[in-house]
Amino acid sequence: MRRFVTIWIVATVIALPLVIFVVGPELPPGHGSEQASGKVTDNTVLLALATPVLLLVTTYLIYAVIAFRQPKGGVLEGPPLRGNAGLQAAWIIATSAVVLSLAAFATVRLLTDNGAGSGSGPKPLTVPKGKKLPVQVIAQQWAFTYRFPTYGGVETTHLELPVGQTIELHVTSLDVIHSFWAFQLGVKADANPHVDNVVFVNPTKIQTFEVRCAELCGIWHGMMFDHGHVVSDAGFERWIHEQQVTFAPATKVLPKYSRTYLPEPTRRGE
Ligand SMILES: [Cu+2]
Repeated sequence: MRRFVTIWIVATVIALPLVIFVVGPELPPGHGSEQASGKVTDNTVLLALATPVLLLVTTYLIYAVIAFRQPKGGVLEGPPLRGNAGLQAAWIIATSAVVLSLAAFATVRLLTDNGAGSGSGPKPLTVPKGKKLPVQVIAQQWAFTYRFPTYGGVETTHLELPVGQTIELHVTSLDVIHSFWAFQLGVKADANPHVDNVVFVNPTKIQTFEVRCAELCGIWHGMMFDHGHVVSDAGFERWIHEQQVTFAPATKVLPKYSRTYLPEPTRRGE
């Protein structure tokens, strides 16, 4: 026992700094937004906690294969096991402590990071202070479109966002369940018909990001892919005014901006 615990502790002491300082900063989804950076932190914490557990299991497996090897000769039966109250209690206490502290950590992270880039439903528990740019993400088979209520309700086929601002995404769907996934921005939110799913994101640098649908939504699910761009304030203003001009004929016939839409026929599945 003492020999094995020593091996385990030495392995952990070597591996832990490597995991935290070498692997950690390279973890996905990178640093495209405050929420993405938060996820890198969370992933590092999870990996750091998992490291001693993984080492415990793997080093014990190797140790057992070597130390408890069947001696050559006849097949011998091992000594009977009658349980070990101390070990069992320590195991239950340690695993409970890990799981409960992770639950507490996750709750705090979700609340302090305003949902941490995930969909917080129509009424988020926490809302970031200050000015926010509302952008509606509308999913349908098989494309995302984006509506800007503060720019005349124009609906665009691609997404550009200004850097350094708080973006308030309102994710919804016109038909089946999709999921809006902007990987480098650390955003992933369910797009459900008749639901206004709110997500906050603060892009921190000018960049290109991937947009995918992350919920199998039909035969062309894989087609729901696009590149979005985070641009300067001036670049965004230029782009959105171009979009307003380009899509002016469409904007005229669009339904009024609303939190959700149910296209005709509205009575379906009956
Ligand atoms: Cu989809």
